[in-house]
Amino acid sequence: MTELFKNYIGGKWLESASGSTFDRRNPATGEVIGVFTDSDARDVDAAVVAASKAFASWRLYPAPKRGEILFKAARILEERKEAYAREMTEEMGKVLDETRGDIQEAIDMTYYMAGEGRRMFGQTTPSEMRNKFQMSVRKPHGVVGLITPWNFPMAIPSWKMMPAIVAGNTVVLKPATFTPKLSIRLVEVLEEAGLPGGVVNIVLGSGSKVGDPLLNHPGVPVISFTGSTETGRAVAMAAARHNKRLTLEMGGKNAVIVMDDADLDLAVEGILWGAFGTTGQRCTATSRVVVHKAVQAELAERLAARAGKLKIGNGLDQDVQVGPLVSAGQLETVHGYVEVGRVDGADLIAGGKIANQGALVNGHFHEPTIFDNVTPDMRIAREEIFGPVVSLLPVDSLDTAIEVVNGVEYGLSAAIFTQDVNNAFRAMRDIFTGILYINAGTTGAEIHLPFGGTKGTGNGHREAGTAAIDFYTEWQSIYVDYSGKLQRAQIDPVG
Ligand code: UN1
Repeated sequence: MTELFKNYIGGKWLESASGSTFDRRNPATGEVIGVFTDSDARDVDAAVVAASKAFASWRLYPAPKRGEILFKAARILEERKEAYAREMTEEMGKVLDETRGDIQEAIDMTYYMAGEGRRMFGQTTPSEMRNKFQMSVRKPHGVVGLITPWNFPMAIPSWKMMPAIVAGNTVVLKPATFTPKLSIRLVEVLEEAGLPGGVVNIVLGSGSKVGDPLLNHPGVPVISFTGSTETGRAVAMAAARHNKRLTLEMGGKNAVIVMDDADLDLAVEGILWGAFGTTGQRCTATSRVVVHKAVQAELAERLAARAGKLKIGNGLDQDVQVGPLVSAGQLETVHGYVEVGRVDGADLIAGGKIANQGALVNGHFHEPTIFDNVTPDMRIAREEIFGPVVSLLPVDSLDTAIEVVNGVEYGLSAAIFTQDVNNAFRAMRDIFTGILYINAGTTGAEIHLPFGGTKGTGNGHREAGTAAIDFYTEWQSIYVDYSGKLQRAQIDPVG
C-alpha cells in the first residue's frame, strides 16, 4: 500500500476534512510516489486556528531557545540528506547532485536562522532629551502563510519557514501540489527536533482550494509567495485587499553576457550549468546569452556540441545530467516555446525535440535546446520559459549588452564573463537585477545574502540572510523617559 501523507495541524497528523486524496507520480517514470490528503478551506481554517493559538506562547519562548530547536533540526537534516535527496529526485525529477544541493540549502538556511536566534539585532540611539533611553526591537507578526513552488521542494520552504519561526511567528505552509512530500519531511524534522505543536502547520492541496483560503484568511496577516508572475499578481491583489504584508518571488529572464575578452571555456561551463541544470527549472536559470559578435560563432558551436552530449534520463542515475520536466503540462509549455522560437525565425542549433525514446517513454523529457541569432523582441527572448531552452543574442558592445540584459520585464539574476575589470565594474554599476555574477553563471545564490529580484520578479522584498528577518519582523521603537517630567520632543529645549 502506498503511504498516505497527511496534514500537520496543531501538532497532529490529520486527514483532510473531505477525506479525499490526490497522488503524485515520478516525472521520470510515471510511478506513483505517494498519496496525499486533499484539503480545502476547512483544513486551512483549522491550521490558522492552531497557529494563532500557538503564537500566544511561541512569541514568548526565548529566541535563542527557538534557535536551538533549529540547530537540532539542521543536524537531523544532515543525517537524512542522502535519503531525502533520493526522495526529492523521485518526486520532482532533478538529478541527485542537485537534490543534494537543495537539501544542503535547507540545512544552511536552518543553521543560519538558528544563529539568528541569538542576534535579531535592533538599534539603540541617543535621545534629544536628557534622561531618556531609546531602542528599536523586532516583534513577530503572528501567523504567516507560506506558498511555495515545486522546483526547490525543501530549500524554498526552509527559506520562508526558518526565519519566520526563529523570529517568533507561527506558520501555515501550503507546499506546491507537485512536491508536497519533501515539505512534509521538513515539518517532520522540525517536529522531531522538538518544535511545539501548532508552530508549524502544513496543509496539502491545490492553489484554489488551499492557497486562496490561506491568502484570504483574516487570521493570516503575512504571506510569502514564490511562483509564477501570473499567480503572483493575483496574490498581490488579494493581499492588497486585506492589507497583508507580502513577499513575492516570481519569474526571471536571466542573462549571461559573454564579452570578446571572456575565458570561453569558463563561459561554456557556466552557461551549460545555468541553462540546463535543474532542466532549466530555476527562477535563476540562464535563459539568454548576450554574446559579443566577435566570439558568437565559436561560443555557439561549442555550446551546441556540448549540449548535444548531455545525458538525459532518470535523475537517480549518476550519469544523467538532465532530468525530466516536472509535469506533462510543463513539457508542453516548454516545447510550445521551441515552436514559437522557430516560427519567429531564430536558428535552432541544438536539441528542439521532446525526448521520449526507449527508457524515456514514460517521463516528461525535453532535449537541451539552443537558439542562435535571437533578437531582443522575440518572445523566446522576453518570456520566462522555465525549461532547458537558451537563446543567444548577438551584440557589438558592452553598452548594448547591458541594454539588452536590462530590457526585459524581469530582474532576478544576471552574469558577465569578462577578463577586463573595467567591464566587470561597469556591469556591476549598470545592471539592475537583484543578483549579479562576475565570471560565474546565473544560478547558485548562497543563503546568507539577500535573494530576490527587481521589476516583474518581485515586490521589493528579499528572502534569505538578514533581509528575511526584516520581512518576518515588525519594528517597534521604544522610548523610555526616566526624567520624571514631561519632555516634549521637538519642542522643549534641553534642560
Ligand atoms: C529558484 O530557482 O527558485 O540561486 C531558487 C539558485 C538557488 C536557488 C534558486 N540557490 O539558483
